[in-house]
Amino acid sequence: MSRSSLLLVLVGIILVLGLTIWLIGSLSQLYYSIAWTSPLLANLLLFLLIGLFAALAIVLFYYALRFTKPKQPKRLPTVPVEKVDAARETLRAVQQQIDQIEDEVTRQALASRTREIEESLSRREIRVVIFGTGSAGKTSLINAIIDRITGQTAGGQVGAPMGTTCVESTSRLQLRGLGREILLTDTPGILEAGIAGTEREQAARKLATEADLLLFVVDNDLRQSEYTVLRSLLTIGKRSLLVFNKTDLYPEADLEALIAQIQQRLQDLISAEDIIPIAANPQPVQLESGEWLTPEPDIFPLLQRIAAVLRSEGENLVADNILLQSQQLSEAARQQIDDQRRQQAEKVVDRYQWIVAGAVTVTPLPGVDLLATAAINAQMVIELGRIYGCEINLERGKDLAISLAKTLVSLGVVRGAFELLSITLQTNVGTFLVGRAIQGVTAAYLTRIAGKSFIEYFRRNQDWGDGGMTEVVQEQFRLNQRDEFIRAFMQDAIDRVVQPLVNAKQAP
Ligand SMILES: Nc1nc2c(ncn2[C@@H]2O[C@H](COP(=O)(O)OP(=O)(O)OP(=O)(O)O)[C@@H](O)[C@H]2O)c(=O)[nH]1
Ligand SMILES: [Mg+2]
Repeated sequence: MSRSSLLLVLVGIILVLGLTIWLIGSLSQLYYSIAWTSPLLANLLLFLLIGLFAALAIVLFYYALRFTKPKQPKRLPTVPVEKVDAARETLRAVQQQIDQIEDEVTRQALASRTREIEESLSRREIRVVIFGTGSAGKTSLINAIIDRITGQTAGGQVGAPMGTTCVESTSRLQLRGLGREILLTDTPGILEAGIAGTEREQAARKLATEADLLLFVVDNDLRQSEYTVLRSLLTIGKRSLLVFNKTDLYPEADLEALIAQIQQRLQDLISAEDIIPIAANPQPVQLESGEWLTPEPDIFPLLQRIAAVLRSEGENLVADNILLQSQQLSEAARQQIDDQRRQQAEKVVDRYQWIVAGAVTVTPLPGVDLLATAAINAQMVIELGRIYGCEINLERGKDLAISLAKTLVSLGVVRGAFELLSITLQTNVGTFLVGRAIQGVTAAYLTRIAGKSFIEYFRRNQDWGDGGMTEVVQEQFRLNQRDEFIRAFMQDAIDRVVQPLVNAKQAP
C-alpha cells in the first residue's frame, strides 16, 4: 500500500471512531431522557438501533470481503486456439506422411523437425531474427537495441568486412506489457562469396524461415538478389519489417527518394509503415569547431514499430508461424514421398516398356499401336496405381490403357515416334534389322509415353488436369524427344531388342 493511501485510511479510521463516540454519547442521552418518561419506548428504540447497527455491520462486512478478494492471477497470453488446432492437425498428417518414407535419414530428420514444432506449440517466447546482406549493420542493430532497452553492452562484433558474424547468436529481452520473452537472433550475412559464405547463408535462411518476426536489414536500394530473397520470405507469409540502416550516410532528399523507390518495388508485399529508416551505428561527424562527434544510434522508430507489432499481433505471429512451419514440413514430406514414388514408378515403366517390346517383336503386327498390347499396359496401370495408393481393377486398367492408346494414335504420336525412331535406328544398325526391330522399339517408346502419362495421372490423384489426357500425353511426348534421352533409350533398345534379333539370326 502506498503512503498516501495509508494516510487516507488512518484519517478515515479516526473520523469513524470520533463519529461513533459522538453517536453513542448522543444516543445514550436520548435513551435516558425518553426512559425518564416512558421506559418501554426507550427499550423499543434501543432494540431498533441495535438491529440497524447489526444490518449495517453485515453490509460493511460483505463489501469488505468483496473488495479484499484476492485478484485473479494475470492470464498468460495464449496462442489462438483455432490456429494451434490447425497446426496440430497438419503435424498429425505429417506424421502419417513420414511413416511412408523409406529413406531412414530423411525420415529421422523430418520426425525430429515435427517434434521441434510440436514443442514450440507450448513455448513462451517470440523469436525475432535479424537477417540481411553482409555488413548491412545487423550486429550493430542488435547492439543498439540491447543497449537501449537494457542499458548493457551486447558485445556483438561489428566490422566493415563482410562475414564479421560467422555464427548466429541470441539475446533475451523483456518488453513491458508483452507476456512473452523476446529472443533476438543475429545471423551471418547472406549473399557472401565462397563456400563458407554459402553454408552460413543456408544457416541464416533456416533461422529466417523459423522466425516469428523478421527484421530484414539493408543499407542501400534493394539489390536484385536481396529483393528475390525478401520476396520469397514475404510470399510464404513471413511477418517482416524492412530496416533501412545507415541513414546518416545519405542526404535527406536522397534518403527519401531511396525509401520511396523501395516502397514502390515492394508495394504489393509490405506496407509503408513496415519500412523503417534507422542509423544503428552512425559514424562520427566533424563539427565546425573541428571536434569529432559520434551521434547516438537512431533506432527509436524501429523499436516503436516492433513494440506495436508485437503487442497487437504477438500471439497471432507465433500461431501463424507455427502453422506456417508445419505446412512447410508437410510440403517437404509430400515432396519426399513424391520423389520416392516417382523413382519406383519409373522402374515399373522401364520394366514394362521392354516387356511390350519383347511381345511385339515376337509377334509383329501390321502397324504399331498400343491397342494390341492393352492387356500388358493394363497391368502396368494397376502397378503404377498401387504405388500411388490407388487400387485399380483389371477392367478399369484396361479402359485406361485403351483410351490412352487411342489418344496416342489420334495425336499423331504413334506416327511421329515411328518416324523419329526409324531414322535414329537406321544410323545405328543395318537396314535389315531396322525393319524387324522398329515395331518393338516403337512399342517400347509408346509404352514409356503412356507410363509417364499415367504417373502424372496418379500423382494428381487420378486426375488428368485442366487440359485432359491430351495435354499430359503431348507434354510427355515433348519431354521424351530430347536428344540425350533418345540417345540413352536407343542404347537400351539396341541391347534389349536389336541384339536378341542378331543373336537369333546367328544361332544355327
Ligand atoms: N555509417 C554507418 N555505418 C554503420 C551503421 N551501422 C553499422 N555501420 C557500419 O557497418 C559496418 C558493418 O556493420 P555490422 O554491424 O558488423 O554489419 P553486419 O550486418 O552484422 O555484418 P556481417 O556480420 O558481416 O554480416 C561496420 O563498419 C559498422 O560500423 C550506421 O548506422 N551508419
Ligand atoms: Mg554481424
